[in-house]
Amino acid sequence: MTNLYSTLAEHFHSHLDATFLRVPGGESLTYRDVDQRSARMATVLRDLGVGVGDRVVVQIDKSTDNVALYLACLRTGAVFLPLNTAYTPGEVGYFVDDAAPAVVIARPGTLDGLPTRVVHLDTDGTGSFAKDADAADPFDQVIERAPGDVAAMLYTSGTTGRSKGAMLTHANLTSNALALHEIWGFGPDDVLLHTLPIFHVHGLFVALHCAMLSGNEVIFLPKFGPAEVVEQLPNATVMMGVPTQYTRLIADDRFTTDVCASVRLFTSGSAPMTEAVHADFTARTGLQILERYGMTEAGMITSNPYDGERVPGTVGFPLPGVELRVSDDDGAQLPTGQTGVVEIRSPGLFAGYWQMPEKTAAEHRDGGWFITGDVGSVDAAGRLTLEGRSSDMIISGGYNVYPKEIEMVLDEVPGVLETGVIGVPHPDFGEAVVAIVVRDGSAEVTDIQLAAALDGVLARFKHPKQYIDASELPRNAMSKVQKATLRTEHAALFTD
Ligand code: MCA
Repeated sequence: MTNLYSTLAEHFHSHLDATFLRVPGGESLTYRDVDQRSARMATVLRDLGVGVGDRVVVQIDKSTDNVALYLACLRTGAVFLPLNTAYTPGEVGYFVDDAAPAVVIARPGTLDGLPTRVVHLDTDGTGSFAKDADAADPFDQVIERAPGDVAAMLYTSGTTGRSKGAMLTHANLTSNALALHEIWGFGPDDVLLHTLPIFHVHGLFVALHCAMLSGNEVIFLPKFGPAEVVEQLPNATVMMGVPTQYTRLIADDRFTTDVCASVRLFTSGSAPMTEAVHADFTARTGLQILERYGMTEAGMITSNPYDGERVPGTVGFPLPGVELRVSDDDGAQLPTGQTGVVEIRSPGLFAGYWQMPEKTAAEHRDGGWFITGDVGSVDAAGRLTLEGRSSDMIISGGYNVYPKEIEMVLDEVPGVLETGVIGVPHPDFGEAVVAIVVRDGSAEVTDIQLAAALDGVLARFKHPKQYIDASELPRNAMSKVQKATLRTEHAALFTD
């Protein structure tokens, strides 16, 4: 039973008539409904020629069909490759070129210019893929997969700005799902309030797998909004979110202790939560958020305890099966309490970057240790505290943003000599993208023109929230731009 679908189905099959996905004010589907929809979609995928191991690129809005499509890919042994709906056609073009998918499934009218086969699926059940699924016979098998076979591929970027496809296997996803389900105490009576996008690890794997493993109802919000969350929380027992969502909830007067009365667990991840937000949340609700830590390449890595002390500012203990150490830049393990790079070995650790063996090797040390790029320390009890990142990556509202990608576009604007893109503290997004711009005087260039250069090229969440003029960028003796200096200089931009 190594296909992840089989593990999920083994658990939810005793709840087939229970509600699975309930969209407030919209459809309500049982596990049987979604399972059957996925079986019909599996037939359509096979009719389209999608074979075992083929990539299926998916850029569609959050919907019940999106979940069914994910399960359909698992059933057929295809590799599910979801993309952020904010990505521009140009960004999607890169992924399609790199991943060479058998098919791209997109919202009608969005990606038709791509030089590949694009079929349509919309949230309201329209589009050729949806129609074909309506008419298809169910595919009644589950393709056997080996533990190391790839189930999903998720792109992450890096310092060079070139995105890499992280290959996640059936065993990776299964082990992570079972571990989280266990340590967070999921049971048959749980109801999950689902507020996250489902093109990333957090909303797709962490949230949905936990719920599916005990046949739970999922209140499936198409989009996060404080009003919708406040309205639905009294029906929920668990909510998973990113810090920005909790900050926005705290800012809403309707978010009270009473609203949270039925909730046994709030988790937070994808970005660090400040101790101030932890404290504000507790002051408002009397409850404590459980903060955990993960990354695309490894799924969840550590978690504060469900039972036991949750310490704000720390991300807790390694998950069952995860080994974690802190090393210096050469990979030598550091003593307890010292700060260094976090390295892990884990059953959740990916099978490598798609067609990039040298990049995969560069991020591992002997013995299979993966270099996370996060900097932190472990205390005597084994708790991990994260203190930063060894790369200049920005985490804005739970989305990773890579400065290089933005700099490459801005540097091409006539009148720009060079730019340095950094993340600075932001009360809503945790970190906000800011561009420091050095002009060369050859042409007049306004902030509006800079923003226009990014329009339609990069997803809007990557666009700088502010442009700042500078006469030069600080450099070290090796001529490398000192991003840390820029971050310090502009640290109070949004928080003063
Ligand atoms: C939206 N905008 C943003 C962001 N999100 N700007 C910066 N950072 C963001 N994260 C901008 C849009 O471009 C738009 O700008 C404006 O805000 C409104 O867009 P809208 O879609 O309405 O945004 P929103 O609903 O306010 O979204 C905020 C959000 C969202 C709910 C916090 O960003 C979100 O869902 N974040 C969660 C991401 C997530 O699930 N990450 C998990 C990664 P304009 O008006 O200029 O067009 S998985 C992971 O990290 C690991 C493995 C882990 O451990 O979980």
